[in-house]
Amino acid sequence: MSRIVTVAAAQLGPIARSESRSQVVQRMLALMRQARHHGCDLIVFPELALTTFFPRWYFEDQSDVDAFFEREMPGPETQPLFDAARELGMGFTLGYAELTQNEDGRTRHFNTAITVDKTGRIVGKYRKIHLPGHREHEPWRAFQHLEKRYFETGNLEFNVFRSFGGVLGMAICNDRRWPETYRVMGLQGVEMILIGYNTPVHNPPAPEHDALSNFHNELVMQSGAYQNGSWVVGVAKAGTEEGVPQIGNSIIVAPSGEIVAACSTLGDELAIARCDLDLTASYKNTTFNFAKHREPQAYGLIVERKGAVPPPL
Ligand code: CDT
Repeated sequence: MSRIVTVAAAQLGPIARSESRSQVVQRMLALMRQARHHGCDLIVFPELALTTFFPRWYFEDQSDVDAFFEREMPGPETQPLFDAARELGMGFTLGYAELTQNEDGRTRHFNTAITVDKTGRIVGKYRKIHLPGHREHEPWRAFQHLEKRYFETGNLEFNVFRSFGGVLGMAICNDRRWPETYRVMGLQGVEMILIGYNTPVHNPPAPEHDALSNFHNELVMQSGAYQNGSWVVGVAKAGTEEGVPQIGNSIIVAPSGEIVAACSTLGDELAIARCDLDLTASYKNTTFNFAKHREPQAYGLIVERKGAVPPPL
């Protein structure tokens, strides 16, 4: 039986702070209809897809932060996405800010992604683990990156799930720069990794990286795909959002490491590929046959040590 999943990387252009959830959802529904027209089984939206990328601002009042979070999924504004999935017979992956409440009433904030199948059912959920940026207000920056302040570290690990005829996993933005992200899923047999991102072109602590933003974006996802014999779908929220330019460069990468589809604008755009999940086998069974070739007894430091410790002089 064929295991071809036709996937759309649904890049979104900028979302203004003044734009409502419902307006954004209308943009997403238009992309969903377009993707279905092209025969897609799954459409992947970016990180924090329902609002502007709010960690760029320092808010003193927590209620200003909480305004960007979803308290239920689906909620009244997002229900149309779930209805469309069912009507079109097409799944979707969506990144959003998630606010939950513990039994003791304490609120928790996560940077979350879900995958919904063709029947409109949530089949996968992931909470971002590698939170970049800083915790305190740093006025010297042209803009803030306060993910460490507004979110807590995800508590669902790098889980994978069976859907769309294969084994799928998710990661969010900065996670894509870390080889551990892909390998932990690779060790669970992942065949397609879905990744949304918001990446400013300018990195205030390291402006010398700015010109390499797209190169690094491709480098990490192409190596993650190849080294784990998996498809990788990387999707941007792109363009100049509230004065901050963000990269586009949404791509679909084959298990060979080759880019097979890419967006060419910084606006709402689809990049589509027919992804044969069986193409993962020749990588998983040969060069990256983990059971045969990995040497975990030599990798202890990966989990024992957090920071780099060079030998004494
Ligand atoms: N959203 C997100 O994770 N963005 C980061 C920016 C890093 S600079 C603080 C990224 O890795 O693309």
